[in-house]
Formats: sequence, structure tokens, C-alpha cells
Amino acid sequence: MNDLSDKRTAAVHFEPDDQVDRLKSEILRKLTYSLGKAPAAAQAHDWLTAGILATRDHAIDVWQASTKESYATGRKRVYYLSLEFLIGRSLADTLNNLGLTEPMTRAMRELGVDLPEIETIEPDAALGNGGLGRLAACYMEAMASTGVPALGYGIRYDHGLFKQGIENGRQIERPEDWLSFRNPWEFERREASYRIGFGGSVAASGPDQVVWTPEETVFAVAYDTPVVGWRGRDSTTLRLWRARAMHPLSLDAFNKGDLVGAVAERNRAEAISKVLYPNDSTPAGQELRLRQEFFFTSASLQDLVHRHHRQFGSLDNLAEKAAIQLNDTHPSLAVAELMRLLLDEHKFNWEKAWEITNATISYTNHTLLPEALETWPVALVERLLPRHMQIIFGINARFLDAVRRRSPDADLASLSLIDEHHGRRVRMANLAFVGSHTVNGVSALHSNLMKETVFAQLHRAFPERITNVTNGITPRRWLLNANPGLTRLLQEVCGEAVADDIGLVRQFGAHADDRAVQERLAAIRRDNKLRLAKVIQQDCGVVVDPEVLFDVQIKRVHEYKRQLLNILETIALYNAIRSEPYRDWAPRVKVFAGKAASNYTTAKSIINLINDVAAVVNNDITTRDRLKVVFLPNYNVSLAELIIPAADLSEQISTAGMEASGTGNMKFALNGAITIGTLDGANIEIGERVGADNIVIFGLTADEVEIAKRNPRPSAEVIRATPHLEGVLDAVAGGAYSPGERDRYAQLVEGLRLNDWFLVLRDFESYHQAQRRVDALWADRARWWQMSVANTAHCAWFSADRAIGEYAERIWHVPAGQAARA
Ligand code: CR6
Repeated sequence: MNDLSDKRTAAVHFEPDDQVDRLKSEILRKLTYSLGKAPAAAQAHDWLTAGILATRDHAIDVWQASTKESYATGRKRVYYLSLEFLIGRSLADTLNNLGLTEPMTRAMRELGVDLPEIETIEPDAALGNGGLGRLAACYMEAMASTGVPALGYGIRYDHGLFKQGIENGRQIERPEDWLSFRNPWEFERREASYRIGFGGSVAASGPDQVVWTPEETVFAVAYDTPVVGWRGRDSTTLRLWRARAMHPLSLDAFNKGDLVGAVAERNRAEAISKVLYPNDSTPAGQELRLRQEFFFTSASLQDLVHRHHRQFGSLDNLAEKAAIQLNDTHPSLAVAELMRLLLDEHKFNWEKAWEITNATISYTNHTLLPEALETWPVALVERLLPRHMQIIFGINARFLDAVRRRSPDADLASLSLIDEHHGRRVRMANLAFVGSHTVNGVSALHSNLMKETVFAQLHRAFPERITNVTNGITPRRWLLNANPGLTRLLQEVCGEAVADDIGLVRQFGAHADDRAVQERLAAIRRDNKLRLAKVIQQDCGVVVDPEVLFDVQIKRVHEYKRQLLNILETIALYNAIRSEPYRDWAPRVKVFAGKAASNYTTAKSIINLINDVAAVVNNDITTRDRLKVVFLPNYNVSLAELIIPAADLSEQISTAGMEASGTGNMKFALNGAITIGTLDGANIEIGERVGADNIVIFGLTADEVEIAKRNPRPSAEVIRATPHLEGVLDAVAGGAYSPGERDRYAQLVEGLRLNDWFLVLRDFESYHQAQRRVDALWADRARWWQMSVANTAHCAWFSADRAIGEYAERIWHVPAGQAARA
């Protein structure tokens, strides 16, 4: 990790001025010859595109070197299959990784352009919903930074995650259009296009071999983007598939005057890569979604099998040279598709095909919420993918047979790949589990719960299969780039090399009591808060004081994440401040942001409530300088980069046992925010690292939640035992925050009273008390900064480089690049 690569050394040979001059002429060439614009006529977006194209050239140098090297050495490669890659913007990160931020800023300045300003008009690539998609993006960058040869496979959606507007307090969704002005980062690869079949019939052609004649075929065309790692050392490839029709137009239909019919096939085919399903942690369950899953899985497997065969002339050694990682169950069909390719196209027998498949594939589980586990009706799979359904039945029969022979009393019904209780459905998690050599959860608690709950039976059948790899985040984007102020301080205190070895931030811990460091931290945070305050004023029309505590909850809006707990407690606090205005309340601004799936009524109602509460609180002069509530619209990666470095308090308050890991929690802690949270997901591991004194924990534990669910305490009793709660609920239900529509929240509150499934009421008092501990800590500012230092100093472990190191060593068995080359 520590030695600089040749590429970097090469870059350093240029005198800084030469480098700036070179970049200037590169930008001007792009402007002139790629965009056809004279500098005098160029608009901000032209400069941005020219800047991206110039930067991309540097990325390509690294990319080609990486690709060449990994081919020449025949090293094992990782194929990361993910239906989501939540990338955000790329220019600032790529420049930073290439070590070109400074010279590019100067080059642009000398051309009369403000680089940071034009960087903000780059659209976010929002090909994901939340944590799972962002994790995939962090891992692509971390593999490039640690020299793990990798290809990420996904879908090139025309429309990424919808844009959220807030109108009259309510979420409205507008289509996202990131490709409308083309994507300067990508390369279309016409030669890499594959036929993807659907439907049709199957006929036996050999003992295990079958000929499948699909009824419908679409093309998958590859679009490649380089992802450059730290110091331009290596690059991975993001390969996204676009669906194209075999016959873009039916002239027959057209000539008969049937315009709609003429493009029907095209529309049906291209619908596959048209839009990202906006569901987070819950399956969409629609046929088009299954078509998306098979489309990208099949294209990716055909591609990697084809490449492997070309390079090695045989598939016998596939598992030695390829590791296929399934990011959740969305690409689970890979198990059946790889079997199909090996059996039907490459004529392996079943045993050998199965051995190769199992040794190549591994699977990451990202949720245990029962409603989130993907299943598909057998009838649908049979109709859409008849050969795959056969193979799944074949896998299942052999698997259940083997288990029956080993342990006659095993619970076959729950092990089966087919759920027989709900009208016969294929269990995608069981398929992925059985087809993989290793299955991992994403935090210690989550991996343990996997063994005890959803996968208990499978775990008994394969006691070695489940392992844990706690999630990680890339420190390049989430610390170095998002928080340059803090980065500078860390480099002064821990040495310049922290950028290369994030582990060095540990040394920051020794300065927790240093007044000068604390003052610097306070000034850095204040600057970050000022930047955020401007955006809050622009987007919410609310003026907030950067001196107050910034209390932040930003993430998808979901009942288990309990934004509702936060806003109900905010109301209690508001009431308390009004009744005792002269007590020394820690002045706060409550910052919320997050999208709700368009069909998730309760989540949308919670967004509405937050905005309605904000309207009342922000206009009340009695609480004016002590409490503000804001909901920032259209949460995305770029907004997170602005908000996280400005946060004092990080809200990680999910019902224990329900948040598999969380990754926002890690970003906040590394940037020095204090976590208020439950013992859930990676919060537990954050607490273990920063120490119990440097985190504010409340609420039931996962075990207690389990018990509480089995013996639910009546809500009425919980409410009676909890001070302030009745009044808060009555006010919300009675329309105190929605005077124009008094019953707007009647159902939301009624839901809590009937069944407090997420234990919002149960945890309310504990949360309220924890917030009062926060008040006290905030009042002792020296203590607060001590805690903040401890958080930054002890969170390097949550680096994606560490996580990728664990995958590489324990799951993929690929050596990290630097080590391999040394
Ligand atoms: N919603 C988990 O809920 C985890 C990420 C990445 C999630 C979250 O706790 O940090 O995955 N799960 O591992 C799914 O998307 C299914 C998420 O992002």
C-alpha cells in the first residue's frame, strides 16, 4: 500500500508548471476538436465536458496498463455482479485519485474557469437506491486502489433513481435523466454484445444437455467506464449493459400504417434497461424486474465465460481465474446460467459443471427483513426461462437428496429452493446460497443473525459456508474529497501519508485533549456547516446558525430506519422547550433527507410529517434560536458529500436487528460526528472501536427486540408508561401539524397504536434520554471535540480497502495487486 507506483513517479517528473500547461492545451484540444467549440463561445457545460475528456485520457493510460498487466500475468479476476452502482459524480474523485486536482484547478483558472463550480453541474450517476448500490461503487474504487483486478457488471439504466421534489410538504417524483447530454466517461463496445433469450421451448440433446430455443431475443451491448484507484495505480472496469432490439423496426407493420406495431419489439426490448426500480431493500416483484435480472446476469456470464475461454482455451480452470461475487440475490440466476453455459454450450457433465459453478460463485446477503427476501413464482420463471427452471429443479433435487442422506431429520421444506407454501415460488436466497462456496453478511451482528434466523437450516447443512465481511467505505471520496479541511489537519498531525494509509489516523487519537487541535476542528466543522447552511437556505428557505448542533438523519426513508422516532422525539423536544423556554437546551437544527419508494405510502407520510412539523417549528418565535427542522429535497451522493462533513450528530436509530450494516454510520464517524444509535448493524462495531464513552447508545438490543416481538406489550400500556408520548401522538393524530387536513396523520398514528412493529413507541423514552445526554455533552464543548477526535482516529478500520482485503483473502483468493507485484 505504501510504495508509490511507477505511474505516479512518472507523473511527478513533470514540473508543476509544465503539467498545468499540458492540461490547458489538452482541455483546449477537447473543446475545439471533440466539442467543436471556440473558447470564447464555450458554456460551463462545455468546459466541464472538455475537462472530463481530458481527465479521461489520463484515466485511460492507467486503465490500459492495468488491463494489459492482468492479462499478461493471467491473474485471477473478480467479477462483481450488481444490479446497482450508485456512483454520484466522477470528476473530482478521478482527478484526486490521479493526483491532478491541483494542476487541473490551476489550468482551468488560467482558462478563466472555476473548477469547483463546474464540477457541481456534473450529473450524479444514480444507478442505485441506497447503501447496496453505494457499496458497489465504493468497492469498485477500493479494488482499483488496492490492485485487485476487477470488472463490475450492471445495467446502464437510461433513467437512474427518480428526482425528489417536495411540494406542500409531500414527496413528488420526477424522472431522472443523466444521459440526456450523453455520458463523457463511457465507451460503447459494439464488439461486446450478446444475445439474451427469453421464453420458448427446450428439447433434450444429451444426458444432461438440452437445446433451448428462446421465443424472444434481445441484444445486450456493453458500455465501459474506467474506475481509477488511488494515485492512479490501477483501474477497474465498470461494464454496464444496455438492451437493444434485434430488429429496431418492423417495416411490414410500418408499411401497413401500424406505427406503434412497427416499434413494438424495440420498445419491449429496450424497456429492460430503461429505468432503475426505485425499491430499497424490498423486491419489486414485477416481470420486467426479473427480465432485468436475467438480462444483466446472462450478458455478464456470457462475457466472462467468453473472455476466459479466449484467454485460457478451456473452462476447466474457471474457478482458478475468476471469482464471481453476487451483490445480493438480484443476480442469483447466475447459478443457473453458469450451469446452462457449462452443460449446454460447453458440454460438461452435471457433476463437473456443478463443481466449477460452486467454486466460482460467492454471495453477499444484505438484508434479513422477511418481506425483503426475493422469490419468484415458479410459473413465471418457467415461462420466461424454461431451461433455467429445469436446472433449478435439478439442483434442488440433488441438493435435497444429499441432505436427506446425511441427516434424515433435516427440515427439507425450509431448505428447498422452492417455497411450496405460497403458491410455489423460487427462493432466490436459497439458490444463491446453495450455488455459492461462501456466503457473507455485512456486519458481525448481521452475519450471526443469518445463522440463527433466515439461513438457520442452510447453515446447519453447510456450517462452514457463512462468514462475515463488515462493510467499508472509500476514504478517498468520503474523507479526502468530501472534507478537505479535516484532511489537511490529519495530514499535519499524522503525516502526509494518511492519504495513502488511512490507518495512520490512529495517531490523531493522541491529540484528543489538545486545545489547539480542538479549536482547529471546531473551525473546520464551522466552515463545513456554513456551506451546508447556504444550501439549506436556498433549498428550504430556512436560516440556520452554524453555531448550533447539527443533528442529521439522512438515508432512505423506511419504517425500520425510524425517521418517525426522530420526528416524534423532535415534537416532544419542541413542546418541552416551549414549556420551559429558559432551560439550557442545546440549540439544534434537525436535518433530514431521504427518498421514499414511490409506492411506500407510510414512508411518504413520514416525509410529509417531517415537513409539516418543520413548518410549525420554524415559524414559532419562542423556539426560534433553539430548534429548527429542515428536510433537504432530493437526497443523493453529492448532497451526502456536503452534509456529512457538516454533521455534529449522526442518527443511526434503526430497530435493532433490522439494519444489516449501514455505511452512512461509518462515513459520519470517520468525519468526526458523534453517533446516537441502537446496537444494530455496524453501529456495534463502531462502538467497539471508538469506545463506549464516545458513542451514545440507546434502545432495545436485537435479542430484546426478538422477545418484544414474540410477546408484544400493548401500545396503550407503553404509551401510558412513557412521559410526553401521549400528548405528542394526540397532537399529530389530531391535526396540530396539519391544520388544513386534520386527519392527515390519523392512520399513521393509528398504525403505531395497533401494532408497534418497529418499536418506535417502545424505544421512545430511551431515545429521549439519550438525546438529553447529547445535550449535556454538547454543553461541554471540550468533551465533544475529544469524542470527535476519538471517532475519526478509530474508524480507519471501516475503510473499503480493509473490506476488499478481506474479500480478496478469504473469499476470492486473489492476492492484492501491490503485494502480488512486489
Ligand atoms: N438497504 C442494508 O439495508 C447495508 C447495505 C449494504 C442494505 C444496509 O444496512 O448497509 O445494504 N440492504 O450492505 C439492501 O439493499 C438489501 C441497503 O442498502
